Amino acid sequence: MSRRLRFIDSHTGGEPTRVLLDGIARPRGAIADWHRALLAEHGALLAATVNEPRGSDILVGAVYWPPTDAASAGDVLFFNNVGALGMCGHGTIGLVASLAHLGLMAPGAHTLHTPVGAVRALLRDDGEVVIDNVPAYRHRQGVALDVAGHGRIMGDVAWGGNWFYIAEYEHGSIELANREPLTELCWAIRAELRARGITGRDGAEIDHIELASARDATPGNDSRNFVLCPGKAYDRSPCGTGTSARLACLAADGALAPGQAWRQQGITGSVFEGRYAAGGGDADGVAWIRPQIAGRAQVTALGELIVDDAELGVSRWG
Ligand code: PYC
Repeated sequence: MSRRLRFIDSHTGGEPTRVLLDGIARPRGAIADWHRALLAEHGALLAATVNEPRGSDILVGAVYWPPTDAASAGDVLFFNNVGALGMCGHGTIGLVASLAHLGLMAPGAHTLHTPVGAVRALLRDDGEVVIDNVPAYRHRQGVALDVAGHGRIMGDVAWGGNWFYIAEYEHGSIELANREPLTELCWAIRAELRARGITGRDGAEIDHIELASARDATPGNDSRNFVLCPGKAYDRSPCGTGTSARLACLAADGALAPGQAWRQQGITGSVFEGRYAAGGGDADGVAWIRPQIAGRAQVTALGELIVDDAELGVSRWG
């Protein structure tokens, strides 16, 4: 027995997204719980769609289910080479470009539902996609880490749809040629966070590490980043959720005004334009913002994956 899943691939500023268009039944219950259900029931199948030999460590997957009511553009769950993602900014831009390519989405504003909240996506006539992401906030400021071989690193813990530790990088330069030492540093930071029990809200693991430097951005951009994702692949785009978390920190520091543009460059040189709308405070006194991320994606492939059931006994998560 084999399964067939239609897919469409795209890349957003160099970071790939594979959208699965069918072959996986919509889970029941509240969308916030869908990841658990989906990974338990179809984890091996999802892993087989993004990991080798059909994909690679850098591929982000998205299961898309069409809308069930007129107010929605559908439901989406993002995942990568090692498991679930909360939201995914580059992936949402890729999803919108993919649906437009298939004639399933017209220019205009659309609401997509994810396990961590609703996201509004505006598809412009020229193909640009502007996302109003889930609320973002800084959880902890100035967390000092002594990272073996690297000395003291200072950073903030922030939520932008995933959990991030964000540090201003002063020990070297953020450029593609340094991707290996940058990866090792981020991996060591993540291990130190784990070892010290430093988490996001409610004990959530901080599984994305972001290094930032204004000095290394090319002219016209505000900052350049290097983002290491949970499966140890680095984001080729400037990372939509990472940029959202960064905007929350800038807002908390009073370093960026509501509506002011922030041009975030990623390690490969691609750029997202971010801005935010002032948010509010929640019942726990956490001040949040509403981040907006603009970017473009290109469709790269359309096809059908074939997965033999016999392969599903083999775990392909990281
Ligand atoms: O763009 O939010 C993003 C993202 C998360 C992981 C990879 N890309």
